[in-house]
Amino acid sequence: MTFTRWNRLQTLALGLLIGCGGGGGGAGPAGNQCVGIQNGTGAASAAAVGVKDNFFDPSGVTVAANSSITWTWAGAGVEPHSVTFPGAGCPTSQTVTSGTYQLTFTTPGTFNYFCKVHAGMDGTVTVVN
Ligand SMILES: [Cu+2]
Repeated sequence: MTFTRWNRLQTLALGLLIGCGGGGGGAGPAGNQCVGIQNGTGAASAAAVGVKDNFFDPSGVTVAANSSITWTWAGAGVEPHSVTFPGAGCPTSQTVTSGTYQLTFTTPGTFNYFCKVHAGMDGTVTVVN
């Protein structure tokens, strides 16, 4: 049962990816700001972003489509931060003080993210072909 349900979820996710692909270079359609963002655990990273008190370093990164980005928390003594993409079902890290978080971006566009703890702690990922 569990296997069948998971298979259906995967099929649904694939269908969504195909259905929303080729959207034309801009940001995703309203309400789907995170189309094309997938968990990237274990992938080689094209860009690295530091998660610090209280900013992302750098706040903007540009990568080619199908690249991964790794966020690395500054570590001991820092406040808790998250890497959160807005919208229902969009990826978010845990709110933590250390560790890493990795995502893969498959779709060109501009993707804004923020920290759930600190207003104004914002970042942007630009994905190009
Ligand atoms: Cu923060």
